[in-house]
Amino acid sequence: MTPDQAPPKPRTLLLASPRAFCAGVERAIDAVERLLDAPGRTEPVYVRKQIVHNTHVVAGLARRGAVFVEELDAVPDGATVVFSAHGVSPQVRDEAAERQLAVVDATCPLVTKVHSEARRFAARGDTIVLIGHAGHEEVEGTLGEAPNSTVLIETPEEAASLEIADDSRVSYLTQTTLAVDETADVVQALRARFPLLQAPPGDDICYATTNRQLAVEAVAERAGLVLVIGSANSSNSVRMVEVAHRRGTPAHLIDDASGIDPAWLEGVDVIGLSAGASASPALVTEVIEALGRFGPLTVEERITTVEDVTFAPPAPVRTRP
Ligand code: 10D
Ligand code: SF4
Repeated sequence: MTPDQAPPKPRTLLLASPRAFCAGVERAIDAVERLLDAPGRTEPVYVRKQIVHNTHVVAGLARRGAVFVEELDAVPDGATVVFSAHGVSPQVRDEAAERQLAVVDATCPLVTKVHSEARRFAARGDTIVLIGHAGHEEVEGTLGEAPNSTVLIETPEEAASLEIADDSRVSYLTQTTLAVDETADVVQALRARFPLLQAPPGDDICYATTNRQLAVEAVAERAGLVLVIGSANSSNSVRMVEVAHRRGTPAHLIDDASGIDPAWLEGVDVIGLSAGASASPALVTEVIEALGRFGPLTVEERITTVEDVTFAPPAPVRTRP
């Protein structure tokens, strides 16, 4: 700074809480770590798909020896394979069993719950309308539970034009990481089309998704810019950016501190910061430090709820260190 330059303007950083890792993500990462750290391990630990949708998590585990594969055909017969937190279809489970793979299933229990609902609804003769994003791994897994009884939709328009032969037996399920407000609109449109529509017993959108959206909304109300840490393929993280946008606040998804564009900060007094369910708290610390290098920063936490959810490790790794 030269003597005639104005000192950098002090800024407030509003830290959304809850943010970053959810219980399902912690459980999935921990499962891979337990396998990697198993005493006397000589064989590789394979992971089908990204264990969670975060480039840093995947790169970190790969550095420690995890081998990420797209499909089971890349896993040698008899080897150990971890199923990602997003879940798998029964077809993938069957293939693993046929190949005698040692499976460690890191599917989040809250995704497993949606799979059970799909089986139950299909068994009672319903057509299931699954609300979710085509091609997402979680959706692929849930669809696989009852492929002949399930239709996938994403928007209220698709709901309004849906044709189902027996409209007295229709139920719906959702992906766990959708936007709460948008999903309510889709359900409303479905209910208008199918008045006898049956809902799942509880919300399929999980506690972590809901809490992170409410928290980011609260900081977006006061901020001139919102940053969400997460990877581009992370559904819940992308939804958080959209929630901030819908509040009228410019918002960006960044993988880490290197993604910050200094131009975004110009004229901004209050920055909102959060992280998706698959982004680590360590990345949040790094981003706060990086933002501090642009000028004085006062950090305030805005807590909208306190989470205390934890899940036991998958059975095969429960007793390991
Ligand atoms: O894309 P996404 O939000 O479903 O997954 P991500 O791995 O980013 O976050 C954890 C959420 C899971 C595993 C779905 F339940
Ligand atoms: Fe489980 Fe929700 Fe986390 Fe997905 S976002 S892993 S459903 S807790």
